[in-house]
Amino acid sequence: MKVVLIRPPKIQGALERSMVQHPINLLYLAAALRQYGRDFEPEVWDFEVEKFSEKIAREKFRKSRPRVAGITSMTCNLKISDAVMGWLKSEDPQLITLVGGPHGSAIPERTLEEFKNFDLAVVGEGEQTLLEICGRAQKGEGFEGVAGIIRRTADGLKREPARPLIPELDWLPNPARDLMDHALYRGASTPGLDATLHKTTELFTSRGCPEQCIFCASHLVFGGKVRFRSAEHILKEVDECITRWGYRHFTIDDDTFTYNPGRLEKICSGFRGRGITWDCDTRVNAVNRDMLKMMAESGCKKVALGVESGSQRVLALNRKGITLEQARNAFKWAHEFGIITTAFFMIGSHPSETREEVEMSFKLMRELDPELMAVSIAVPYPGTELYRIMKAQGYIFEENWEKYTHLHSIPSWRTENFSPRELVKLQNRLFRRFFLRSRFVVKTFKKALSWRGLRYYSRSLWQIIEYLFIEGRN
Ligand code: B12
Repeated sequence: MKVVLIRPPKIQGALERSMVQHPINLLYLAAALRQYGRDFEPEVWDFEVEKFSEKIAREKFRKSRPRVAGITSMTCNLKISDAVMGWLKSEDPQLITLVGGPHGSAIPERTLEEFKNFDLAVVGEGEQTLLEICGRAQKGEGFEGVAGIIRRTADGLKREPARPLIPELDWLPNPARDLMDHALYRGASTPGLDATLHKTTELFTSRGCPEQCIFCASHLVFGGKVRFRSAEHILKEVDECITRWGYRHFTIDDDTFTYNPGRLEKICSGFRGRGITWDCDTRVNAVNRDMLKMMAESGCKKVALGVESGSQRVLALNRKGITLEQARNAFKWAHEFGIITTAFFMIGSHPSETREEVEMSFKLMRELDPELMAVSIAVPYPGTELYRIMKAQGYIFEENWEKYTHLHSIPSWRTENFSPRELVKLQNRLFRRFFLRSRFVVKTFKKALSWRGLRYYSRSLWQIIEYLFIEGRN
């Protein structure tokens, strides 16, 4: 039985155009269908990299004639995801259509009410639920009692019981990377590392995050507890990536990669033995000097760290769970061992943030002196505490999901002290003040060292200029 798994097109601003990651979530789902299902033939359509139009989607459908089509969607691309499912359903009204991902997991009933082309919303972790849905579809049965879904019935929407999380993540097969056309992924996996120098894929070595940041939507899928894959299981995947496709750099996209020092040590030792390079996201309170040293020695080229604010008051209110001291130390140590750093900052991570506190963020940015920095306008994603606070205070004017991105739109919300336009102005100002400093430009170009490097950094600088001065917001 054919099952199609789709990633919708991405919102592509200047800052993201050169960046693309493999659709690992869909490749996990496909791998589970192959390993644990009977006669399921999954296909992955990735409209982030494939040509995309209604005509193309319809043609692809006619060619493969799936019984089930599932799409992964964040808040900002729900509308286009619904449109895609509408086109496919009009080709075959019997097609079973599913939506999964953080938005559908947060507010599944509302998602099915607003978007009529999804038959089912899958809440949370998807592998086991998809297996059961496909098993039922294969036998021509309905979906009553399938844990982890919301479905349509003659009497309205029905929420089935929650599905327990997979107890042991080593149960997961390697993502089915053989289902993607590797040649289409030409961008960088992460900003700051030249894609042409690093043949890269992404790894997820754990799921879930125990932290309570009020703006984060990650707990909606995997909950507030972290589950780890074993080092052996991860290294088996790394070996497959090296031997089958020649990947030599790995971007680790976990929320909590460095949480378990014992496991980290084993993974680093495995990476060192293979002579590969890697980068990761982590938290300033989850690293120490020894860990960063070990990471650097095992090929870690870059760490991205969420700082969010230069005000300890805001950090307490947004429940980031870090101190400014921890931030200072983490950046100092990373630089000591030659690791490139990205610092993530936010404006409005708590709606009471003041102009003085935004200025404190800028001062901290300069002090931390990361190679890269991103300032986001905090977005009140459904299911987050920030959403609840802002909704209760009447700050959200309109829930136009397409505007729910950190970088591209004029927000359809305000904070206590800033209007939507002021939020954008502040964001642009911080970007400009950070990236267009002569010290930063000189430091970055000194690092370029080669023509290739120079080309890469010049292009990156141009993208920032394009984002700030040319692109515009809607
Ligand atoms: C890697 C990542 C990215 C990658 C792209 C990943 C991708 N899938 O395409 C990059 C870096 C490009 C990216 C970009 C953005 N991201 Co992002 N990203 C993540 C991150 C760190 C991990 C996602 C992931 O792959 N997890 C691992 C896989 C296995 O989990 P999963 O995707 O949730 O999939 C599982 C289930 O959700 C479910 N499932 C998902 N889809 C489907 C489909 C079907 C049919 C079924 C059955 C099941 C199912 O089953 C899967 C396996 O169990 C998450 C944070 C997090 N911890 O989740 C943020 C996160 C998903 N991103 C987020 C956001 C906001 C963005 C941006 C909008 C930021 C921006 N620029 O403004 C952009 C949007 C890009 C776009 N599409 O236009 C938010 C989403 C919130 C929301 N409600 O929309 C998250 C949750 C972080 C946060 N702020 O809280 N992101």
